[in-house]
Amino acid sequence: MMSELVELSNHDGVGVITVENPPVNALSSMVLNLLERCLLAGEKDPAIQALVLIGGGRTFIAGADINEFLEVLAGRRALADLHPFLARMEDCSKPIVAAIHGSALGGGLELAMAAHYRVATSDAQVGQPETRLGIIPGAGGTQRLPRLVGVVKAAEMCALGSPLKASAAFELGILDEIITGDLLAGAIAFAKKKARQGAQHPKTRERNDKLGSAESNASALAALRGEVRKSRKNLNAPLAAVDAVEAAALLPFDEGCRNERKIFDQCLFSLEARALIHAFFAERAVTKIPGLQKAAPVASVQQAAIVGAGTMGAGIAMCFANAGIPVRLTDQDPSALERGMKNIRQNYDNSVKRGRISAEVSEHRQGLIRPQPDHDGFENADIIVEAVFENLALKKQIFAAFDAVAKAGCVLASNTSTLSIDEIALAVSRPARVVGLHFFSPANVMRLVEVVRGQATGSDVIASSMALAKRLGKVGVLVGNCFGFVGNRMMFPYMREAQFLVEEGATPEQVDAVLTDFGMAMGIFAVDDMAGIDVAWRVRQEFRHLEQPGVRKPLVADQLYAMNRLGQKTGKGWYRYGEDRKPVPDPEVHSLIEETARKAGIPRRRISNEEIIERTIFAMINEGVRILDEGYALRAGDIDTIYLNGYGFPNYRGGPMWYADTVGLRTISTRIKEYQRAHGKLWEPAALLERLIAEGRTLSSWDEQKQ
Ligand code: 3H9
Repeated sequence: MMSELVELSNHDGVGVITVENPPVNALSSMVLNLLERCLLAGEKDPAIQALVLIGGGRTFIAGADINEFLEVLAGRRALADLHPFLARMEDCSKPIVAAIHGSALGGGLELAMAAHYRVATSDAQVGQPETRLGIIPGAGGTQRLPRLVGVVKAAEMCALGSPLKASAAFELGILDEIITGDLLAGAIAFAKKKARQGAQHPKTRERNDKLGSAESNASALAALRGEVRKSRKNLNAPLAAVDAVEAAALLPFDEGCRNERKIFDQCLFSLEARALIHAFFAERAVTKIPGLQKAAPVASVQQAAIVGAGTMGAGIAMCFANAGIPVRLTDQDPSALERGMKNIRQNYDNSVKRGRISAEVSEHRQGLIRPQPDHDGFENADIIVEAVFENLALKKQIFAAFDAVAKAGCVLASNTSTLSIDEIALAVSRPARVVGLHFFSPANVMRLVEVVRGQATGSDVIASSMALAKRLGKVGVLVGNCFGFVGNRMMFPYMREAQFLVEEGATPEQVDAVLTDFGMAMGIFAVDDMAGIDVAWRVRQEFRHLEQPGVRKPLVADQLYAMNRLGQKTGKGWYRYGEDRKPVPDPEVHSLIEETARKAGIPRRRISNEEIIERTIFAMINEGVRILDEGYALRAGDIDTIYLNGYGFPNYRGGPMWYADTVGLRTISTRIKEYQRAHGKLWEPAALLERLIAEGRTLSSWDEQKQ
């Protein structure tokens, strides 16, 4: 039986059902219909004794088709109910074997759990990642998984969403066999064996032996809820998933499924799910760059080199090594190089201690990083990254040196966070090879890389940089070459307003607490202390010439710098720090702020939490909209991806642009205009904001128009 998406074929008495819905075999309604038809046909066919369900292409089934959720949310379709189909599968008189390679995620795993048996390749992964989309498993996952692995483990898997490797899934009883060699052949042999054995084939829904009781699960579930509240702060779906799984031990299977469906529906229609689904697609859309052909061949990086062994350079070196790319690391200061290598060693040692990697892997990766005093071997590098501190003259000097040594096809990248790529490119004879690769600290951890396109940057260099970001396990987002690029440019007004607020009467700890309650990973003053007050000071020195007379500027940070309160590194900044590096409010800073405000004639008043959010987040949004209008970001979703992956913006708010749409552009504009009346020029509303409001549109619709 043939169709484009699902095919049933007879392999020596075993009916093989292949799902072929690229790229990830998502379970669309169409796929489900066809699957059902193939199953019925296979069950009826006397020439077939058993069935194997397998994915074509690179994976098994990565879940329900998330696009269809968007249609459900838009009211264009009803949500499919998979339960009857999955129950029919379980009731099939012939054994069904799910043969898994790549990923069996979400609905993919739920489908596999309704098969009688599951086999997989050793590199496959399985999981219920739905909470990452703000929903819970909706096709029996919260009821079948606990029947295979127990309530507590299932609750953990459904709440946290992390996939399991095949070996762990086998240990836990999700998989019945790991197939070495050809998966299909192994699965067919397995299916034949089961058909020969006859007897009853196990129905997951009828297995109750691992469920335990409400009492036996209670304390572990309470601990899990505690962990979830901390690690998934302000999120609803992970806790809802625990509730749904817990019910498996309390309710009969069908009732548990009805309960699951009720919770699923509540989650799907939440702001959280809409924001997280937006974030999912926005992250994937960043790779779609007009003018860059997807199929254009991109030379793969075999060797890399880095200049500058400070925190950034050392972190970037680790990124290359973690991806298996040999990297040379140099620094003009031998002691800096030594410190950089020590940091790298410590980082890897910590990873081994925490059990993240084995000692062998750590050794291997460290072996890929070669410290050296000079540019020896740089002529073989496919990419050279400059990662010295923010000083234009120094960077130009380094690029001139790259120009002399690099081979023709080499990408010349700067890790600058604020300086002009065009200016830097003036230092070389081949500006088309120059690009910005703005990593975020700590570079080996943070997922974001802003790929900065200069005026002369070649399309192939952009394509290579985007491909490299992916290979390093990062999210590369293309941005234009403006001051601060996208992320930092939006940080400036955010930081500026935070400082104004303390001058006007708030405290750093009040501002930070309001921002973390809003969901930011860290408060802005704690971030400044972590990054270093001197780092921001240095950037200000580079751009003093841009300051406009008569325009208000923050007054305290420069004084902290002068007092050598450089943040965490000196134990004092906006806060004081003890051994544990936790920020402690400092009366000395309060006095400094009050004294500064007094001298500048800034009246102090009680600042409301609401004002803190509006002044900081709305200022950031206003700048983001301006960036969009000026074309320095391709889409509002790109800005969101930057903020979710590099700036600790809460994912359940979808990013600053998505959040702006949920607040309402008109509301934001009204408040911005009020602040403009109170604070002047710095609060001019972005022109695009006003245009969108006039046209009754949103920032999302701005993106849709560009698709
Ligand atoms: C669910 O199952 C609910 C159930 O409980 C049932 C309820 C009733 N749908 O990530 P990539 C697209 S919820 C639609 O770059 P990778 C993606 O947009 C679902 N599209 O590949 C992209 O498209 P494009 C639970 C999907 O190799 C392309 O595939 N499952 C889906 O780096 C490639 O994606 C999940 O949450 C989908 N489900 O990683 C798993 N998945 O090329 C979500 C992917 O046009 N997916 N696409 O930009 C993933 O985690 C990764 O895609 C995966 C592959 C690990 C599978």
